[in-house]
Amino acid sequence: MPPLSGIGRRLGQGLAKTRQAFARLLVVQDTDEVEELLLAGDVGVRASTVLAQKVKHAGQNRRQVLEQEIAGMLMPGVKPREPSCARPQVIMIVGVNGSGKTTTVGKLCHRFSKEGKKVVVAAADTYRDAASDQLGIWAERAGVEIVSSAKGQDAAAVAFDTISRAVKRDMDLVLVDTAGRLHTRTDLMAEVEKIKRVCGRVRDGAPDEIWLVLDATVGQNGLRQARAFDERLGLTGLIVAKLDGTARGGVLVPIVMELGLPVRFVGIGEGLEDIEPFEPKAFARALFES
Ligand SMILES: Nc1nc2c(ncn2[C@@H]2O[C@H](COP(=O)(O)OP(=O)(O)O)[C@@H](O)[C@H]2O)c(=O)[nH]1
Ligand SMILES: [Mg+2]
Repeated sequence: MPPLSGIGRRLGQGLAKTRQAFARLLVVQDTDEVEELLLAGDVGVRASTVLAQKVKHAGQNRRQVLEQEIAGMLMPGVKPREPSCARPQVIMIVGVNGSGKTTTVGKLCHRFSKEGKKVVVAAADTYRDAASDQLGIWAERAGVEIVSSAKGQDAAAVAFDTISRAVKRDMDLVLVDTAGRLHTRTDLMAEVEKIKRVCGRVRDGAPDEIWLVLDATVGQNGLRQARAFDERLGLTGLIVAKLDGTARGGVLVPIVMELGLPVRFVGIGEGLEDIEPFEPKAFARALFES
């Protein structure tokens, strides 16, 4: 097989810790041990049982079988939405505190702007001091516009102003960064619903996408969060951040299997370019090969 290059290399580097842990999967003899290693990699009970059985009968082709089976498990049941042709496209980014939302928004600004899109970002986290400044630094690095905010300002109004500006200036894309919130706090969940509703007042059908950022280092605990956010908001996709910081990169398997939501991107570092579109085959391969 040719070596991974370009895009693949970055993903390969990001998954180094996981790959190190998964390397033992290719050598251990005992099926129970295979299952334990998979569980330790956060692959989840359901998938670990299936994979351990496949390994048992795989003989010399163990790696190939694992890659293929895992890639199959990573294929989402639900396809990403076809992008609508409405302008501007509006993408809201949600999640709990510290999951990596603002960093992800920064990376996405860079990525979409490099694709030639005119991007403006809304600093709709109005809870934390300096949240708007943090996003401002990313916007500057990515060379995109920002509508900033002050602490305590109405987050929905910030989103409203940003989309209005994008409409007036015929821009392609609005990214809305939001405050971190626990899925169990009904008041905060009501606020994010309001942001969603208000987006639709500026442009019918907006937001086009609502993506939840999950922290890979939290592992399967993120599943419950994701379900709660999905129930309240109707998520259209997931982004799994901080995969570089964990040996439990197998967590993508239960995330895809249990949630039935498409993973759109994975975050693999703190730099502007440390984000990759999620592609099941490339991901499964990078679990075993750099
Ligand atoms: N290693 C690593 N760190 C990340 C990644 N994404 C975010 N972080 C870090 O996680 C912390 C919280 O990120 P932030 O974007 O502020 O989270 P937010 O509260 O959800 O907006 C920061 O220290 C980021 O640098 C990633 O993909 N890899
Ligand atoms: Mg933030």
